[in-house]
Amino acid sequence: MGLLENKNALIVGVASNRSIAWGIAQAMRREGAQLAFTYQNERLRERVENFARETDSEITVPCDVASDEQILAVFEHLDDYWDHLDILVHSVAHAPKEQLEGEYLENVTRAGFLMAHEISSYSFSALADAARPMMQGRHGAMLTLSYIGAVRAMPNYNVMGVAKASLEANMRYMAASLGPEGIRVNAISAGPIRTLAASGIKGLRDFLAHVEKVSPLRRNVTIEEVGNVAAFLCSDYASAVTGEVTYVDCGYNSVGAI
Ligand code: NAD
Ligand code: IMJ
Repeated sequence: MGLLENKNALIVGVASNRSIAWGIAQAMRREGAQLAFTYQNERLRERVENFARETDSEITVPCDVASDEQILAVFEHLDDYWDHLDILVHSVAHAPKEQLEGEYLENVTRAGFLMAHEISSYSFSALADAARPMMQGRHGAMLTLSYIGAVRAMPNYNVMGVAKASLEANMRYMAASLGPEGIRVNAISAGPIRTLAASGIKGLRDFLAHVEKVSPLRRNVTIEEVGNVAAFLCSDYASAVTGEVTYVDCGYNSVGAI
């Protein structure tokens, strides 16, 4: 019997077969969950429909998290298929590309700061609030994806680091709001992975090599490994874990070696 048997999970943030959300979806499916997916825009629709099919799901819904209407519509649509939701996975981030290089203070703009925070942090609470009615009376769980740039000033991550700090605090406040309803809220802080969101990032190759050299496990993490921890955190085995950031980074955050 799988960890997530008889649970319904909504996965937000699949864009390719390298997406962390795809690693999470596959692990959750393997553990017995029924899945539904959102896609950001029409460009991604067919791809996400294929990923859904691969995991025995026929539920795909458009959702640009910048739109309140689309966020509400997701759960109206889900309501037609499911009478409840157990798991919400938020695996979404965006900042204007030009903000993610060079020196932070020189490059940060009001518009870039607002965009990073709206898409990468606020959207988690907006989705959670819309999901809340469908998650009543269950042992619900929500999960988001963070990065070590939330707690250390990392080269080039810049305003995304500030947005991830907001996301982690948002996660804790959400856990406090939803705890009395039996809903847990957690974050995984993943090590660097070559996904679309990491492609074209200056210095990524060197940073992956650095993690391989200094992390206790002497390698980088995979989306499958993030998926396994996600499945655990959203399962009843983690029933007393909420408001927590779990590092899935081969131990990189725990060492000070260079
Ligand atoms: P990815 O590009 O596969 O996923 C990012 C997702 O965000 C995409 O599916 C994209 O469609 C979605 N998105 C962006 N703007 C959106 C919007 N307005 N509305 C709806 N969806 C939108 O890359 P990924 O690396 O899998 O990123 C997933 C999460 O993991 C992000 O929060 C990222 O910050 C985090 N993360 C990534 C790494 C890494 O090294 N790749 C490490 C730690 C954390
Ligand atoms: C992102 C920027 C700078 C350094 C980075 C990253 N390192 C890693 C990432 C070292 C691993 C990837 N990451 C953890 C992210 O959260 C990425 C978020 C992101 C990526 C883009 C690229 C395309 C774009 N906007 C983006 N917004 C957020 O236009």
